[in-house]
Amino acid sequence: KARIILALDKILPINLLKDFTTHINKIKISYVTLLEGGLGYLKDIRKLDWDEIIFDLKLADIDSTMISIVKNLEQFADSYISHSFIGYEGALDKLKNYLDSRNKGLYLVLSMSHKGWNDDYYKYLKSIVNVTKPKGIVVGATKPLMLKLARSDFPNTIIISPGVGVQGAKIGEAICNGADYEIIGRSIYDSGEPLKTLIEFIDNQKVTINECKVRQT
Ligand code: BMP
Repeated sequence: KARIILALDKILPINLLKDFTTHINKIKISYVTLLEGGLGYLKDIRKLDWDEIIFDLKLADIDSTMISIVKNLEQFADSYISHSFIGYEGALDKLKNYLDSRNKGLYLVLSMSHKGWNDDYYKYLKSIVNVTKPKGIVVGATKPLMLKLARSDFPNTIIISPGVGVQGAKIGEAICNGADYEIIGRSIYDSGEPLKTLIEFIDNQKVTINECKVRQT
C-alpha cells in the first residue's frame, strides 16, 4: 500500500473511505472528525480495513487527563499524537506506559510544518523524544532540512510528515528526505474527485521516490 496517510479533517462518506482502503491503510482522525462525525461515524470508520487509525488530538496535558482522554477513545484508535513540549515526568512517562499496556502507539510532534513553528526548541524536543521512545514522530514535509536532521537523529523511528499539497510540499519529497509516510488532507478531500486525486498522489509519489533514488545513486 502507498506511503500516504489520509488526514480526515472533513467528513467523507464511509463508502468513499472504503474505496480508499484499497489503496492506503492508515488514516488520521482529528477533532473535526470527532466533533462533526460523532462516535457513530468513528465506529463506521473502525469497521473498515485500516491497519492503523491515528488519533491526532495533539495531546498536551498532565498524565491523568491525557490517559482519561485516550481511554474514552480506546475502541476507535490504534495510536495517538501528543505534543512533546509537555515533557516526560508527570506527562509522557505515564501516557507512554498506559498506551504500551493497551498495545496502542504514540507519536510525538517534533517539528511542525507551519511557518511560525520555532525549531530553536528542536534540541529540547529531541531529548523528550529520546527519553519517551515513541513509535513515531511528526515532522513537517515543508522543512526538508528538519526532516533530514530528524531522520539522522532517529534512524529507527517512524516519521509521519504533513504539509504536502496545500501547505506547499511536493508529494514524494518528504519520503526522499527521510519520512516513512506523507500525510495529506485538503488536497485530497477538497478536490472534486477525492478517490481519483488519491490515486494520482500515489502515482506521483512513486515517480518522485524513484527519481530521488536515482539522484542518490
Ligand atoms: P493538509 O494536507 O490539509 O494541510 O493537512 C495536514 C494535516 O496534518 C492536518 O490534519 C494538520 O492538522 C496536520 N498537521 C500539520 O499540518 N502540520 C503539523 O506540523 C502537524 C500536523 O499534525
